[in-house]
Amino acid sequence: MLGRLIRAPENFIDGAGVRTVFAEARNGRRDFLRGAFAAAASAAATTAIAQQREGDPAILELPEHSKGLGKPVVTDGYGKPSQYERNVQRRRSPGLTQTAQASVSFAPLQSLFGIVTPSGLHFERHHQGWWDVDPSKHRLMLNGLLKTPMVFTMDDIMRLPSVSRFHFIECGANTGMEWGNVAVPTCQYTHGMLSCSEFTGVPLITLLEMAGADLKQGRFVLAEGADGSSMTRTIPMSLVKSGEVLVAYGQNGEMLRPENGYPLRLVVPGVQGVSWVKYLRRIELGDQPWATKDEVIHYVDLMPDGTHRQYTSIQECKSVVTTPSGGQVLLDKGHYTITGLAWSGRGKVKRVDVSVDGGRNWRTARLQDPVMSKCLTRFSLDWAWDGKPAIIQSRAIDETGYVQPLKRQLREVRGTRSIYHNNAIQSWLVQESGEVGNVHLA
Ligand SMILES: Nc1nc2c(c(=O)[nH]1)N[C@H]1C(S)=C(S)[C@@H](COP(=O)(O)O)O[C@H]1N2
Ligand SMILES: [Mo]
Repeated sequence: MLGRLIRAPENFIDGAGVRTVFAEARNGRRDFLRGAFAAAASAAATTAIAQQREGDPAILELPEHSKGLGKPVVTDGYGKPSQYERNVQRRRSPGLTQTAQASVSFAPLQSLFGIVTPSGLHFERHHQGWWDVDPSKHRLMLNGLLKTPMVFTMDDIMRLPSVSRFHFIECGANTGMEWGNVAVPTCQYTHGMLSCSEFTGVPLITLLEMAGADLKQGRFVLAEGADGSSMTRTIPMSLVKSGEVLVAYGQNGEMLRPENGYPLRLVVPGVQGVSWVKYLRRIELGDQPWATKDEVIHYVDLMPDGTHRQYTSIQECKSVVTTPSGGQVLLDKGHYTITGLAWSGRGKVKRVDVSVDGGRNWRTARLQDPVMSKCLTRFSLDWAWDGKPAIIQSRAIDETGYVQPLKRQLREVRGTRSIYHNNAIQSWLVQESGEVGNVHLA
């Protein structure tokens, strides 16, 4: 028998009536199936059997949409998701204090398939709010160790040879709340400062070469954004010379969304999100790191000895099970597909292991093609749930041989006062009631 699962656990945050459902579920009451979730739960085991005997009305009765005229083609604006999917949204974390503009919205990882994040669900991180910048007025300036400082219009940039590549972007603060033993409820909030898109743009090295860059002396570039935060980050030329760093205008086949840096952002594969400067307006070539405000106070790691580690920019190998995950409910025993995402800032994911007993035993998961470098990889594993408590974990290994650490192993090196760069193994507890929650194993 197939196990059933309530998808869209994010409902509990603000869906009408669903908050109650979650509260009841947490108290271990099963009668929530008859409450606000009646529609979703009509597929539940109890009613499903009765329906089979009498004939399921959902297949026997001809619905309206099979009898009448449908709606005309959608020509009035941009296409939208089904009304039934409206709970699949970016959300602000209930556990984070935020001002209106210096804020984060998290991607609903638990509701997504495959590896691409739909642009309207891409996480957001703004240090000073977002803008819908007029592309005809936007400029990119190149200065520093160059023969000819240059200013590009968007038209100039879009005439140049471009590439399109799939990459993940993860904020260095993703999973940050978990350092402090705060078990935030869903994978949207534990891991949702993560997204993956097909980006289109011009390799930065092309622009630098056009400007006659001094590639011997020039060892670092400074990237600067045009929003009020004047986001400035140092990026080593080794990454730029590899051709991977893009001056990008495209995201999933269309122009970037304003929230994600329209009309121009830097794409720095494998590197933490903060270096992916949005509203990119200036690139300076220099011979040493700049140690700007954004590199000194933010995204540094407070180590156990009280010192700060700076420029730990590569997002190390990491993974998370997105189903079953915190806030979801397994409605009966039987088969489930455990599935999740794995990624590494150092290349391709080589293997993902999954445990259902809190790490005592591991099985190797299937990796879904394509497996690309510095890109999300989807993994899955078949599981027959016996109805007993289970602790579900995933552990990713990348092509360098690096193994995703346990929380304990990470803390041994990094202490407990960090915020950034937490790539530890995540644990989800499935209770006998079927409710899934976030647990921290000692
Ligand atoms: N200009 C500018 N670039 C920026 C930021 C910003 O506030 N301003 N935020 C950075 C941070 S911290 C992250 S994690 C990513 C988030 O990108 P997204 O909003 O497209 O998800 O953008 C980075 N680039
Ligand atoms: Mo970030």
